[in-house]
Amino acid sequence: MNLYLGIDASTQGVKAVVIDSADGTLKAEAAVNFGADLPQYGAPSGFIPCDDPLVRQADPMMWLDGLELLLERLAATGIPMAAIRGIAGAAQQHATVYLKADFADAMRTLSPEGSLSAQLRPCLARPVSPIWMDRSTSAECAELTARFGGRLQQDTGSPAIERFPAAQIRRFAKHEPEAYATTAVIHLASSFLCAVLCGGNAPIDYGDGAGMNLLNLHNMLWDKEIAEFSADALLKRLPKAAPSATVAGSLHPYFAKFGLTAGTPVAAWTGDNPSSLIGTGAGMPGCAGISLGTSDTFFGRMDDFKTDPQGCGHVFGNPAGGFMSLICFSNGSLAREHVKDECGVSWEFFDEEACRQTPPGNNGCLLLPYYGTESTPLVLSPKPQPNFDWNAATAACRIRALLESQALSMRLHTLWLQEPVDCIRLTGGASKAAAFRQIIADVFQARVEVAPTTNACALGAAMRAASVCGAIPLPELTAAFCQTAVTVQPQRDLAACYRDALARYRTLEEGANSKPT
Ligand code: XUL
Repeated sequence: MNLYLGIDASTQGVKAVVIDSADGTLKAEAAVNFGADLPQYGAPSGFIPCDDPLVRQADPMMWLDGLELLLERLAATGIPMAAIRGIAGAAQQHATVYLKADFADAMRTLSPEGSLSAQLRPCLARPVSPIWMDRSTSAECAELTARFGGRLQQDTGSPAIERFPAAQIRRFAKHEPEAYATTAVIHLASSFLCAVLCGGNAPIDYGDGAGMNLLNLHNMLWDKEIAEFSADALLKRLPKAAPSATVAGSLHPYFAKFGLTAGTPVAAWTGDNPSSLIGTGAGMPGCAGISLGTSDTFFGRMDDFKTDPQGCGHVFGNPAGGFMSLICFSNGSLAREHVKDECGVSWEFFDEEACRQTPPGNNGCLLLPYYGTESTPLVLSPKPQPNFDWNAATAACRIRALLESQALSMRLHTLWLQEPVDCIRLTGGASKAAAFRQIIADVFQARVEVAPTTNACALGAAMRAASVCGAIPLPELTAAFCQTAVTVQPQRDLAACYRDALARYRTLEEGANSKPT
């Protein structure tokens, strides 16, 4: 047995996958949902409810309690935890954690008698972490743009983006200068969790680090000028930037209480999207990946560095080397849950029946699905906008309008990539939905392949653990673990129908965004 553990710390919960690289099997899985399992944090969807839709923050101690419960549940599956030979992880991107200088000491003196959260909470210089859904930094984005203009996108892969740490840290330093002054280290969620596992220190990997507006993608170093403009002495507060294929350290003895072996190598953590690129096997030429989670994301390998002229898409580091594209559609699962609840139907109806009762193209009925703020395109005053009489429409028509519109928006905002895609690897909870899979295949006119596990992010982390800590080549792991369970062929006779729908969707979106909201 050659066991490797992968952890996915996402917005709404944490998940784990253990793989055996010796026989190419998935040995165990476990999951924790913040809303259901840690209700004491009052964050049913993974963030602290706030009336201001622009503010989205989470308690990083909830992530630590989630991690502990996850390891407890994993041990309870009976898997030989002590035999795990390497650990890697991935976390929701862009969330920042602000630590005081005593974090290093607290890690050194950590006692297995207490919990991580109880012992590490006093080390927080900021009690909350702004997460990727936060859009409260338009003023700071405008300042970064005024100072750096197009260089920001040319050098960091993205223009100034509200959820990215450069603007988030700038806002914090401006509004809470005393708390900023007590901050010794600023981690991403990914590097923070990695640092906790390996005793206090961990780098930020290129995959997640590229989503900060701070990493210069031409030399893979923190951009001194941008960092220093973002906040005073920021450079000295950032952990080192390192390739994803770095052993960050070895497992802290604290984790022996879950049966793990102290000293087990821990690979640098990355972002959930870079990890899903690995776990779906979508990094092959001609292939792209779509993760249907809290946010829907489209990603693929990027052979030539190019940037999105509209500024919504990003260039991140590909954990396998080189770059990847990433386009994030914030209104993913939460929009689907909203429409399902509003229609008062079951998931069976939503996922299968609604699309049997309605024709492809939905008689022209579309919906701009902005139930919350949106990143692609940027929408700060969210309001769902159907192009038909929503209240008079059937539940089936509303559901098809949402699903087709979500797929059309992904198609529209990935045209700039100009990469011919004949295969899309799907992952995430909603990849189980047969109707949505067919819609995606038809809208993109590409074959859709779905893996046996919906959790490609944790699988990608486990594969990275095997590759970084166990020196097993990634292509070998991809061949063993990224098999396809379901293949959906595009219906070629619907190409024209969805070409027309794409033009209609573009007009609807342009019309809405040119109107003041
Ligand atoms: C990507 C993004 C989201 C989060 C969700 O830019 O903001 O996909 O990573 O976890």
